[in-house]
Amino acid sequence: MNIVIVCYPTFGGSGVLATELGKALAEKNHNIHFITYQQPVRLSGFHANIFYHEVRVPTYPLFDFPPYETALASTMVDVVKNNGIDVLHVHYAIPHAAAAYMAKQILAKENIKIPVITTLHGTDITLVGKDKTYSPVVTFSMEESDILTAVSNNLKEETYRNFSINKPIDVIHNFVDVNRFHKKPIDAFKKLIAPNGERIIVHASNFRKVKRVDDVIKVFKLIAKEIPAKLLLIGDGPERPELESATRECIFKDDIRFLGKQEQMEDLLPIADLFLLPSEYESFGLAALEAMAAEVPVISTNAGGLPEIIINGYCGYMSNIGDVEDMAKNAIKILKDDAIYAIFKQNALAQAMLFDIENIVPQYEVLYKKLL
Ligand code: GMT
Repeated sequence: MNIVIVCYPTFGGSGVLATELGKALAEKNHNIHFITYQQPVRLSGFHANIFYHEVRVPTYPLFDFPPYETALASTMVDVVKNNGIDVLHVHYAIPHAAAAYMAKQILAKENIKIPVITTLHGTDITLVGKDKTYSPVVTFSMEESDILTAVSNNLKEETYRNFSINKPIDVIHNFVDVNRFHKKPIDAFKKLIAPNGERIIVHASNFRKVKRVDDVIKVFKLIAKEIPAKLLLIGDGPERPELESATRECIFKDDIRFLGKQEQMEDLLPIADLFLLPSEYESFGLAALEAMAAEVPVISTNAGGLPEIIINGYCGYMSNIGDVEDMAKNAIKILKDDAIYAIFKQNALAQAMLFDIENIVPQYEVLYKKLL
């Protein structure tokens, strides 16, 4: 099939998932046309079946806000018309679903029928989309999509709770390529971070308020009082500058490193001993799943869709939002006992395998076929 995938090209989970989906489909001989405003972070190297179309937004002195959505819809029309596209799959409702609706109408005038699938990822519903500035357009474009999917049951419920739509929502959980993340840790790298065999704790996110990165640091401090440990903070975002300067004053300052945005998560995660994700909300928590695929147990909150991927007391622990003492207590429980730790590691991998790329990608293919 010839499939268009529209996504954000950045480090966010929706862009990562959309790019990995496109790559996996290309491996299965589909032709994939990515439409974004920048080369997606996880899209590197050459693949004969992958095409990348950049949305160009010409500026004009009149525009305080260049009309991205118009440029995007026009690019969709062009790509669909010139590449015999069968399906238009947009990831993240805003503004992709609305632009897809516009493209579909334009193409219909030329007797080209193009089905649209919209995949909801989380903040497009729970944070941004429900704001009344956007909600009428988001509601309409969800209704007008031929198929609507959500990355967790929780997100499906949140969508029905926040929007009055009647459309069925198919839940297709996010996935991970376990083979790519399940790697032997690079010892030299591990030694560099933890020269005395300290435990390596990792957090990765876009450093937005919803991630509660301040709780990551609080949990780490409680752990480090009991067990020699190092904290790696991966990613970047609005909360980072303040957290970084606060950390410079703290007694654990030499044990906490801000690594910024990193592309090679498959090299970083295997050196971790524990992954922390104390978010206020996660529709799914793709970062936690990638950690588990690298055999890393997860300490998280029980918010949103996290209980759909983490089993409490099996591959990690979940606590109430903000309960840093409980998170630290659970982390110490796992890290202190080598026998328990080994079991959690194995379980993390087993749990990640349930969400392996091989099991999930066919579910999208079934939907594409249904549309044809
Ligand atoms: O976590 C973010 O803020 C980024 C956001 C995105 O849209 O890229 O992530 C959302 O989508 C991911 C992929 O489906 C999910 O794994 C994340 O849980 C979800 N984030 C939130 O719901 C806050």
